[in-house]
Order: sequence, then C-alpha cells, then structure tokens
Amino acid sequence: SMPHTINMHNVQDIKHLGHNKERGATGDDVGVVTLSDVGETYEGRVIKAVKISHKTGNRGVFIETGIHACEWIGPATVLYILNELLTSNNTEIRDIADNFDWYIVPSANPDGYEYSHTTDRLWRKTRSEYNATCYGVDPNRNWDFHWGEVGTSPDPCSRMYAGPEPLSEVEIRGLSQYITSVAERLDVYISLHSYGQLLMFPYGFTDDPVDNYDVLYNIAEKAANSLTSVHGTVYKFGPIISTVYPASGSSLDWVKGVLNVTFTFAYELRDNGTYGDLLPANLIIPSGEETLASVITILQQARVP
Ligand code: ING
Ligand code: ZN
Repeated sequence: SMPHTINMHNVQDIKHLGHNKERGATGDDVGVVTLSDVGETYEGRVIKAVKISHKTGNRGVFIETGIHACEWIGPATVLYILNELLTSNNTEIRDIADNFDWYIVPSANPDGYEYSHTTDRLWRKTRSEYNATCYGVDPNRNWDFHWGEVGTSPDPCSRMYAGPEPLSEVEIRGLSQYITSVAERLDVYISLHSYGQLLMFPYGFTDDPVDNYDVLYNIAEKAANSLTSVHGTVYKFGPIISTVYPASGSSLDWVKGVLNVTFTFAYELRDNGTYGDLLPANLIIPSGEETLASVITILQQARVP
C-alpha cells in the first residue's frame, strides 16, 4: 500500500489515520498499517496503537511514549520514526522496518497531553480524581510489579503519586492488557521519556542486576554510540536505578519482570536541561534522526542469534 506521510509536529494526526475512510476504519487491516484502540482514558479519549507489518513471521518491537504529559519530544520523536519506517529508502532503515512488526503507542496519556496544552504546560500525570485539590496519578508508577516501593509517593499531590492501588488508572489497565495480548511476539520494548539524554534498562525498583544485564549493557553502549554519531549528542547509559533514580511500578520494570521481554530500554530524550521539556520545535527532527539511529542499532543487535 502507499506510504502515508505523518506530521510529526502533531501527535493528534494519528487520529486522522483512524478516521480516514480510504484507509479503513479503526482496527481494519490496511495492508501495512493497522490502527487499534488500546482503550479509553479517564476523560473518554481513545488511546491508539499503530501496528506496522510488512510480512508474516516477524518478531515484534513495542514503542510506548507520551505516558508523561509534558514530555512532548517523545510523541514527536516516535512520529518521526513512524514516518521513516513507512517512507524511507535507506537500506538499513528498510531492512529493520520490514523485518520487525512494530507496535507503536504515540500518546499513552492523552488526557494529560491535552491538559499540558490547554492549562499546565508541565503537567505529568493522568487526570483522574482521588483528591479534591490534587488530580492525577503518575502513570509510570502505577504498573503491577513492585508497586509503591521506591521512588514513588502515596501523596496525591506528588508528581510521582503511585495511585490508590496498582492499575488504578484506566489508561494503564488498557495499555497493560494490550501489551500482554501481543507479548509472545515481542523481543523488544522501548519507552520514551524526557529529558536528560539517558539510555536505560531495568531495573528501577532494585539495584540487583537484571538477568541479562551484560547483554543489555552492551547493546545500550552500542546504541548510545550510534546515537552520538548522528549529531554529537552524548547519552549516558545503564540501569534505571543508578542512571536516573530509583523508581518502582514503571512500565519497563513490568514488561521485564512480568512479561519477561528480552530487550527492554527506556530513553530520556533531549535535552540536558537547557530547555528541558520546553524543547524548541526545530530540535524535533535532529532528535528523531539520532533516536532512530540508536533504535536501529538495538534491533540489529536483538536480531543477532
Ligand atoms: N523519567 C522517568 C520517570 O518515570 C524512568 C524515568 C523511566 C523511570 C523508565 C522508570 C522507568 O520518572 C521521566 N522524566 O519521566
Ligand atoms: Zn517521563
């Protein structure tokens, strides 16, 4: 089928794919691209997943971003990558694009994303209400694996509020069910955050090394190097707990600890604090270019027998 050009400045463009009659209604198979509903949000929006599959028998890679509302460079970067996967003629990109099935969730927390546009640019959480004055749960502390241990808060007013119980958030119930439904096909899971320029792997809840620490460390080193080779951007790499900070109940710990996906990485994208999450739009393309280069390296390594 024909490639479809996506405007990576506007994550809501994803909705237009689903509403485009020529390309089939939501959930229809349009050949290469399939749009699915992951679930609903607290405010009734629909969380979308884009699947790209060029042939049968591929192993899968899952990319989740936008779980934190204010981290706009994540959705923008993943839409750049999505566009490249569908339109690039570069042989390295085409090889990886065509030989994996891609499951992409560009906006995992659309209620918060909208709120960060209309009301509070630095909003992080969902928009659920468990407290009269402080809304929202940190959706990257709400997953059902070592929930509520380190690097979280029981205070609804905290930016890292873990919620009243694991999976309290309808967004995370839907997303975890969707990931589970494709888990046996997945070799790779990637979560995009910002900012800090870090490439991390499990765990956040413990400093005990993950079972495939050496494999993940070596891939992270190679991927960070290929990222740097594009624009000179320097990334640090290592386990979540010692590279950024302790954090329990995250999607990445859950995907490794519960689903046992082999290759699991989380990015803190640009920048290093100059603009933070207020990253200027002219840095979207450079971020997309370097991040895609590192994702290609991860997938090349994941394919090595
Ligand atoms: N950073 C991430 C956070 O959730 C992270 C870091 C990534 C923790 C993956 C655990 C797992 O706090 C930001 N900036 O959100
Ligand atoms: Zn984040």
